[in-house]
Amino acid sequence: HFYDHEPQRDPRLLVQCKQPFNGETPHSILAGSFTTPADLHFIRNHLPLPQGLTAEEHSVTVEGVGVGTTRLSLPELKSRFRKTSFHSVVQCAGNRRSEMAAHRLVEGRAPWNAGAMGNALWGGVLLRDVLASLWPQALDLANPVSNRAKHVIFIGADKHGKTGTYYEGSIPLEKALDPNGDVLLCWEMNGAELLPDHGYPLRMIIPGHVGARQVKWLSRIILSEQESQAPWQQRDYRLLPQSVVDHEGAEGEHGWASMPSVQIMPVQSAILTPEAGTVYPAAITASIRVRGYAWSGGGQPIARVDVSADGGSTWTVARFVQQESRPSGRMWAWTTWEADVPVPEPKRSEGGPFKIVCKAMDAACNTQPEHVSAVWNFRGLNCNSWGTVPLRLE
Ligand code: MTE
Ligand code: MO
Repeated sequence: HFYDHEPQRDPRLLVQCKQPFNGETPHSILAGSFTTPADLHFIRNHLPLPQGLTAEEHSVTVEGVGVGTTRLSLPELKSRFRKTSFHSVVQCAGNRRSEMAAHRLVEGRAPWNAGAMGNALWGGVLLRDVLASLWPQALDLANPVSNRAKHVIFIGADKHGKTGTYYEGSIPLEKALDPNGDVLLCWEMNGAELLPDHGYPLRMIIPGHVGARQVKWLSRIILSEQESQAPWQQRDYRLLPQSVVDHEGAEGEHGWASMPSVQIMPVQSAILTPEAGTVYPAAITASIRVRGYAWSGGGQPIARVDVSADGGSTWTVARFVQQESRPSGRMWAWTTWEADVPVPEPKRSEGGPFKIVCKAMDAACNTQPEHVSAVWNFRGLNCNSWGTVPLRLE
């Protein structure tokens, strides 16, 4: 009965889990536009959708060391602070987990393909502006009062039916206070009010960081000496080393407790079209048109995307379909790209299965590892090996 009040969802979303709802955007839809439509953006809920929240009545408390507790209503946030909007990617750490799971057993349940990622236009006010108005000395990280707080914890209004625990996550205070951090208290998606599944009436957007910290249905902000103690911060969204292959290992010396929580995401790219399993005539001489996305965490722009139809012996440089012109370090949107890739002669005569692969490089020259084995981890997080689509010649 905790799930009696879930909203209608677009039937095109590929359902990974019904309760809580997890739905993925089909690759072909992601390939169609730079801005992911709100009703088709992937949804990742951990708990039942909270009930009875409205934009008129909603408020959020800001509390913690050195600031006491202040309640700000959403109408106040809208009227007192300067509104800003920008495109930013939300990517679940489980994006492309299916490829990790195919390599070796992982614990994360949802076998996402590359559609647990979207690029939307988010509107709201900067957390930095709100903190500065409540707490001017907060902007000075060397200040003895403000430097006690090291993290900002965000708590949602969605709670576990049985235990009553609310969803939460935290980020380092430096990110929240960084003038180039663009951490947003957000009420608008693609120019319209947020949809219930994406956090109506208010959510966090933490550009360049993992989806898990971008708390939806935001109700509390806590400045804290410690990061969030919730399981989503202490266990689920941490990168385990490759030596950990089971639950026992996850509890051991090099398990959850000793590993950092995921924040800034690595460089990523994936192929969206053609679809997996597409069959081409063996005599094909025309190039294959390939489309995909590329993105990197921490605001790094994408510098290049390379595509290969022969496992990486020969490469074609992709053209960017759309890339925003933004300063380095603040490139929060993805870059969409396409390439016309020839199928090399030896491959054509062989026939049968073949793959097209892609890899992106960001402005800091970070690039993606070839094999998923290089990044496999027991929770199945941050899969960013070469994007791959299996195809056939017949
Ligand atoms: N916020 C709350 N309150 N509850 C949640 O379950 N899931 C997080 C994050 N914020 C979650 C949340 C995770 S893991 C992801 S990937 C993103 O929301 C997904 O945002 P979206 O559903 O708008 O795509
Ligand atoms: Mo996620």
